Amino acid sequence: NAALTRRVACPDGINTATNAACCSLFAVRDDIQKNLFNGAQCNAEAHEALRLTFHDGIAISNKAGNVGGADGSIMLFSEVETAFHANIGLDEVVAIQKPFVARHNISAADFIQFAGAVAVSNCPGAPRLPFFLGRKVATSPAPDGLVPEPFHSVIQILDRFADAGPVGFEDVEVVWALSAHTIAAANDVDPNAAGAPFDSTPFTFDTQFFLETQLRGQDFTGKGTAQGEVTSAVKGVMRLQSDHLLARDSRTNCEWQSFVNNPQKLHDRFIDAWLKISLLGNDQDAMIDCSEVIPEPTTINVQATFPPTLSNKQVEQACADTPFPTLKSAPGPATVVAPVATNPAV
Ligand code: HEB
Ligand code: CA
Repeated sequence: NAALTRRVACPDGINTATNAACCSLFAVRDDIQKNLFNGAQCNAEAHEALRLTFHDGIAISNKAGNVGGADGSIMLFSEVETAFHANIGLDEVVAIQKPFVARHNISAADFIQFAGAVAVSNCPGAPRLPFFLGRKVATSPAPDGLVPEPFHSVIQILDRFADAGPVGFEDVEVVWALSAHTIAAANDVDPNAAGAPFDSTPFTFDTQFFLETQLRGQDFTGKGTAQGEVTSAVKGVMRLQSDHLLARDSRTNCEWQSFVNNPQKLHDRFIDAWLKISLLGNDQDAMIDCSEVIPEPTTINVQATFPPTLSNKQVEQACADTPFPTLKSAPGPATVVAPVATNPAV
């Protein structure tokens, strides 16, 4: 019963919290919303903040004794880890985020996951992600080779996720986690197409990503020579080979399709998958639930639609059990999706 939960007054004189340890997060939140996400936007910096949660968290291996995970190593040992091929581009994100950690009383490990949860809340349609405080802090950099690449095979990717932590991830959980690519773009896969988004709505947390990756590819966005890129159905959108293959592989295709036009499932399963990533290498029971500090995202009510000129005819049906949902097509002529602009220097 929420009404009976004792709340403490925070020293800032404004906020209250269920646990006093959460009080310091309000100032961190307000600072990053203003100065990192340019006024609580779902912008490139917010997208990158989410990507960083994954690249810090996934760097843990059961085979290697479960050292690391969401421990801040990507920031604390950034000279080492941002030089890894899979972490390309994250050197800039880490450099932008470091001063925020320096001016608040928060560890790099907690900051990375907290910033990611706040970032997602800026995207209309997103679920409100939970945040737990109190991660173990890295004492060494993660080894290279633990972050999946877009040119990896499905089996390589599923094996890597299964090996992440003592419990690991099931095949379907990999699909759940990839909901993140609904608010995402690539800057370095093909430098000729910097900012090319993974679906036509990179500022909205919707199911378009799962729909659009199931369509027959037509054109490369950029030069078409990048490792890990395949043709996409919509001009301006970049499709990663890994997303393309996961949408079609018999181990993952039905789960992939099940997200199309199902925002409730998108919310529920992304919360599960992301929380697990954000806690890798840590013991949730020993941490403090500060989810109340994460803003409530704006809700949207949109139907998934085929992009203009496309329809069920372009679906490359992969799931053998269930037909693809019948959906409307957006009206008008084919459009070119604009790149996601990188932030002006903050
Ligand atoms: Fe991700 C992005 C890959 C998973 C989140 N990705 C990205 C990219 C790539 C990737 C390549 C681009 C980069 C540049 O910039 O160029 N991923 C990937 C892979 C995988 C993944 C291979 C496995 C399958 N992701 C993931 C997850 C997550 C993510 C799980 C979370 C959760 N990503 C992300 C984001 C992004 C990306 C958010 C975007 C960023 C920007 O926009 O900038
Ligand atoms: Ca989207």
